[in-house]
Amino acid sequence: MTHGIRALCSALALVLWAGPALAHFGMVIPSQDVVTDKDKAKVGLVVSFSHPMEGNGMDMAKPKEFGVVDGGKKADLLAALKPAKVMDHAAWTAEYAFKRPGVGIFYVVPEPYFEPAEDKFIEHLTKVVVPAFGEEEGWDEPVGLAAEIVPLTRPFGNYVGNVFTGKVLVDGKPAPGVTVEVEYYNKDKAYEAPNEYMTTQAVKTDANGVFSYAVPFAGWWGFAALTDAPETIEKDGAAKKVERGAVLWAKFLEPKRKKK
Ligand SMILES: [Cu+2]
Repeated sequence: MTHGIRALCSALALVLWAGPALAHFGMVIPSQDVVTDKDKAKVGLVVSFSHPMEGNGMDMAKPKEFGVVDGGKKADLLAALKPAKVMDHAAWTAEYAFKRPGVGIFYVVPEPYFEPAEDKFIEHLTKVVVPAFGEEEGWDEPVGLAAEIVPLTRPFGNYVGNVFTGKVLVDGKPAPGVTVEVEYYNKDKAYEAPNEYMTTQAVKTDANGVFSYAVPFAGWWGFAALTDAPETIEKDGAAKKVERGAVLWAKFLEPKRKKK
C-alpha cells in the first residue's frame, strides 16, 4: 500500500500527514532481461524491498525463499544469496548461470516486514522472468506462491507502449477487484513524477482477476497486486494484519534504429 512520503516506513508516520503516496515494492532485478550470448549466460539478480520510483531503500532481511523455476524444475537458490546494498539499504544479490535454453522464473518469498506507518506486516512475493537462448516456453506457468501475478502478456521481449496484462492468483484462484500498484524503477533518478499521484499508478483486476497497463516509457516496471493475507502475525501482544503483495517485474524497450 502507498503511504505518505514522510512516513518512509518509519514510526515518524505517527505524524498525521496525507502527503504524496509512494509505494514499497519487492524487487528482483536481473542484470540482463534476456540471455542470448553463451559468454554472458550468468545473470546477476538484485533482491530488495524499496521505493523504486523515489529511489528510497529499506533494509531487507534475508528472504525465506529464493529460487528459480527453469524449464519447469524448481531450484533453491537461497544459499547463493549474498548481502548487498540497494539504495543504501540492506539487500541481496545472487548469480544464476543458464546452462541450456529455458525460461527462468526467479521468485522471492521475504520475511514479513512490519510497517509502523500502516500498523501491519507486509510481504511481497516477487518474481521476474528471464528467458535464455531463444526458448520461451513456460513464461505463463505459475510458481505456486500464496499470491502471484501470472503474466498473460509474455513478460519479456516487449516494446514501450505495449499493454501488459496479467492475472492475479491468490491460493491459485483468480482474485477479482484487487488493486495493482504500478511503479517504474527510476534507477538513475532520470525521471521525476509531475505530481504526487504519478509516483505510483494503480489499476484494478476485473471479475476474472485480470489487469492491464500500457507502458509509457522504457525500463523496468513493477506490478504489485495487493491482497490481505488470511492470517495475522502477533506483535507486542496484538494480532497484526499482513499485506500480501504479488509482484512481477518486466522490462520494456525502445526499438533500435538502424544506421543508414
Ligand atoms: Cu514503504
